[in-house]
Amino acid sequence: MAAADGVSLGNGVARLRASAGGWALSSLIHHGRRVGRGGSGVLLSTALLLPLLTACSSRQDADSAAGALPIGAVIALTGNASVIGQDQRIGLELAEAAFAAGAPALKLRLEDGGSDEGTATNAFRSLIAGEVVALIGPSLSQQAFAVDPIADRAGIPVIGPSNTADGIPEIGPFVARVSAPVSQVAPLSIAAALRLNPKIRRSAVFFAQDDAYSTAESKIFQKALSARNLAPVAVQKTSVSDTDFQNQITDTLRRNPDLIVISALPSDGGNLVRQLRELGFQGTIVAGNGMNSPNLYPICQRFCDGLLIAQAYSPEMATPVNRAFVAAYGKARGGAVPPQFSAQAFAAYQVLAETLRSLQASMPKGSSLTALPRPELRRRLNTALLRGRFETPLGQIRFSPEGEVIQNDFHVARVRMNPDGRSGRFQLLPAGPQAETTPAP
Ligand code: 1QQ
Repeated sequence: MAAADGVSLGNGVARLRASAGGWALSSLIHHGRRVGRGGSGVLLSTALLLPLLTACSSRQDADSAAGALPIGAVIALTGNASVIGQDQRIGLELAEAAFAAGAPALKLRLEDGGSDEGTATNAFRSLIAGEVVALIGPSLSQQAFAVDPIADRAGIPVIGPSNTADGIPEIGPFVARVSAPVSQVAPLSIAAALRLNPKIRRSAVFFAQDDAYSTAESKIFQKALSARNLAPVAVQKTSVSDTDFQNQITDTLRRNPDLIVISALPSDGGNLVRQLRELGFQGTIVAGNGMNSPNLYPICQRFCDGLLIAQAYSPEMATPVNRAFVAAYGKARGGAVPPQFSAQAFAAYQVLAETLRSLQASMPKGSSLTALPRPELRRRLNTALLRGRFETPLGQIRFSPEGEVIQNDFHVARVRMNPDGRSGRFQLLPAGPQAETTPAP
């Protein structure tokens, strides 16, 4: 149910109004249902305030002083995945603002996880020492395989906002993700490439061999290509720290591919695209999830044009929650359209915030969730979130018992660069036949 302006809602959902504290005009969407099995249901509510553009008001500071529950987030603000981390930071800050009202009060604690395992480990350890109730992060699967076991052993729920390699939810019972796996998303871009150009006959593949996501995604790409009688004529292994791909490109172009499929992170991948075009490749380029950010545009510039890329988010989804998110993002970013990593980061915070709100609402009158011992609170949070259903900007999501995201809607975009060669957009392609979508488990 959507609440009309000025209607007050029950279930602990307070209404925020524009105030001198810096809140902009807000509207509220409320949604409630009881889910769960055998009477152990959880009342979920969605309260999305928008656009709340001042991430940290003095009122929030007062909340945190009064014992707000800390939610830790570890994202790549430095290193070769930092362009992704920038998208994630905006999503998290918008989510913190959107869920600032209500009980329990929440506080985002953001730490730079870098783009390597060591920095992410330090960030996880420091937030765990700071008694966070849950963790969002890290940005890369490569890091998640190193740090998620630390949180899992400590009994702290971890939500992966962008970890797409196979095997992430299986790390342990406290690990879940809102980022759909490469096995579900990547094949869609191959199908789209062939729809756009049915004459493609020869493929080649590049992947960053020192990155877990890139390696996992390339396996999926290669399988999808072979299934369509397009087994790669070249498979090139690169590194996320490479900047010069001349040798591999020359070797590949000698074999005359008409489709090149790349699994890499933004800076190596962006440079690779640029060099492929500079060295004369005119065929189709499919890029994987690592290049799913508009921050890629300044790297490959006009050469990004035409890149095909599958996405787990559509800014065009006409749900109230997504409209609200798009409006909040646009207001914060000069009218820009939110990219996938911002939407996923928002959803990661949202599932935690809504589950905590629901748990608070189910507490006996007069008692507070925050009074529970932290290990008990984390255990309850983990159990409840795995049973929840959430109306997020990604569409409705829920989790398998292992913590794998169950999501229905995926998309393929084509990059359209503007004449300035530095800005552009992801233009969504019309949806393909249903048979090309792997059904959710
Ligand atoms: C992963 C990814 C990255 C490209 C996202 C930042 O999908 O590491 O799993």
